[in-house]
Order: sequence, then structure tokens, then C-alpha cells
Amino acid sequence: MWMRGGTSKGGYFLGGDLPADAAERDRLLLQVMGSPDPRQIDGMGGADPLTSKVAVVRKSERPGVDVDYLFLQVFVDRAIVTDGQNCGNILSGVGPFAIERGLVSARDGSTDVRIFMENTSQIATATVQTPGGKVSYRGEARIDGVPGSHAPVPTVFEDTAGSTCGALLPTGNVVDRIDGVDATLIDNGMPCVILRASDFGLSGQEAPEELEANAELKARVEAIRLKAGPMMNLGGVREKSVPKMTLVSAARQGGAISTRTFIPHRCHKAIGVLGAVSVATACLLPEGPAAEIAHKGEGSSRSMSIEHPTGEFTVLVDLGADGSVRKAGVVRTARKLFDGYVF
Ligand code: NQM
Repeated sequence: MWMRGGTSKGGYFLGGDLPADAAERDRLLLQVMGSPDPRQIDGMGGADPLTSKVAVVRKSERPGVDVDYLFLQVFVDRAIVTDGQNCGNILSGVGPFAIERGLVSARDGSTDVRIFMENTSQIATATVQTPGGKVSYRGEARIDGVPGSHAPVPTVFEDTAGSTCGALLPTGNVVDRIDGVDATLIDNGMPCVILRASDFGLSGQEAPEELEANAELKARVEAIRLKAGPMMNLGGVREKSVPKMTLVSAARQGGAISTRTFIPHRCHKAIGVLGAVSVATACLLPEGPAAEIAHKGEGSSRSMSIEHPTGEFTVLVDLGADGSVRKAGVVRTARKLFDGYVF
């Protein structure tokens, strides 16, 4: 099934329909997407990392969990398929897909789907609109980066700290200095390196195309990323899609902060879901490139609006008594686009 999940798009497969052997599965998925090729002309991929994504879903045998979801990023111009990152946007289609395929029975009204995210061994709960026991994609929810309105898929994440890096702040520091610039190395669901846009001579309001055309900037950011990877317990990251590199500046639209994110080589048109959760968390640290300019709000439940190139992304965070983020909630939408065979 091909679905839009949040601001991303990809193929959703039942685990049993794909080869059990990972190398064989990856070879097949490269062919399905048409990779490696910058245009992905011979496959289903949309020539952008955000449209070259795969969800592998199966019924879960874990207690209290409905389905297991493995996310795979199929690189566009390289023959790489990686499970080294999670994806909260593609996650938004997993609940609807699981119901459509009969892995979860829907109730009349809305149905909570508990999803084990295999990439990070964590659980998300997504609420799918199911009037009359059938998935409905129609609704009034709007998310920036997607035209029109659709049924909301509210999703809650708990205990995402250190999802891939083992700790929220894998170096134990709130700020590290790499290549002469301050960086917050953080993982609250997605390994991210938070940098000041101004340290690269940028306003932070540049369009993604302008940033992608800036070869000197990309080389500097990649050099920092290659050093940050091992510091974040990710090992060598030359062939990995993490960490993501987020350049922050002061919010311009009344939000908490403004962002431009390299994921890691193309610049995101918006921001990833767990990427946004990690940035929101960085805003609430005692110091660092994000915390020093963020509008942090007040109280134990906060709405953090993360501005990005095509609008904003609101992350609702619940804080524990020590001020750390315990729970994060987001609203996404998803849409079934196509169901059939891919040759
Ligand atoms: O951070 C893009 C996306 C993502 C990932 C990326 C995502 C997340 O927008 O949870 O959603 O950073 O690779 O789909």
C-alpha cells in the first residue's frame, strides 16, 4: 500500500510479504524505489529522501502491543537501505494500514493502535479515526507541508530519550564544541545535532534549495556530523542517515524556535516528527544553541511550536518534576494513496 504519512510518503508492506533475509529484502526495496538514481526513474520513489521510505508492519506478539513497525530509509542516489533511524511521519500511516490489513480490529469512532517501533525499541500510541469501524482519512486537521485537511492521527510518545544513542545527551554534556562551533548532541527519539544558524553566517530563514546549493555550508555541516556520530555512540555515520543536523535561529512566527534541518544531506522541507521532539527537548535544556534563544513557555505541560521552512510543527510536552521531557504528543495526518502490486 502506498501512503502519505505526515509530510513523508512511502510503501507500507506486511512483514510476511517481504523476503525474511534482510539483504534480499533490501535488494528488492532498492528495485521497488528505483535506487540508486537521483531521479528514481525506474521505481516508485519520488527522488527525495522524504518519498523514498518504507514501513514493514506485522502483528505483534508483545504484550499490550498491537503491531511491530520497522522503518527503512531507502537512499535515493546510493544503494543503501538503513534501519538506523526511526520515522515519526511514516509512523502516522502505520495505524491506518494495520487496520486496513486486518491486523487490528477497529472500534466505532476511533481506535488506539499501540505500535512497537523496532528501530528504537519504543512504543507509540496512535489514535485512528474509525467511524463505523472503518478507517476514515477525511477530516479537518491541517499540518504544515501538506495541502488541504485530513483526519487527525494524534500520536503519543513516551520514554523516547536515548532511543538510538543510549542517553538523551550521549556525551553527558549539554553543549560540545566541534570544529569551533557549539553543538547540542541530543536524542529524544531522533539523534540530532543542534547548531546556531548564525555560526554559519546564516539568518536561519533561508529556503531549503538555497541551503542545499551552498556547497561550503554543506561541507562544514557534514564534517561536524562525521565527528558527532562517534561522540553520539552511533559509530561511523558516513553511510547513515543520522544524526540529523538542525540549524536554529530565533522564532519569527511566534513559535518556540525556527529550524532548518539537513536529514542529513538534503534539507528537509519541514521537519521530522521525532526530530521536532528532539529539538523541542533541546529548547528546554539549561543552555545551548536552542535553549538560549527559545521561547520555552511555562508549566508542566507545554506547547512548543517548532518553525520550519513550510510552517510550524507543534509538539506538546509533559515535563517531570526535574524539568525533563517525559511524554510528547503530536498530531499528524495520513492518507491511503494506492493499493496493489509493485513490480
Ligand atoms: O524525525 C525525515 C520525516 C523524517 C523523519 C528525516 C521523521 C522523524 O520527515 O520522526 O519523521 O529526518 O529523515 O519523515
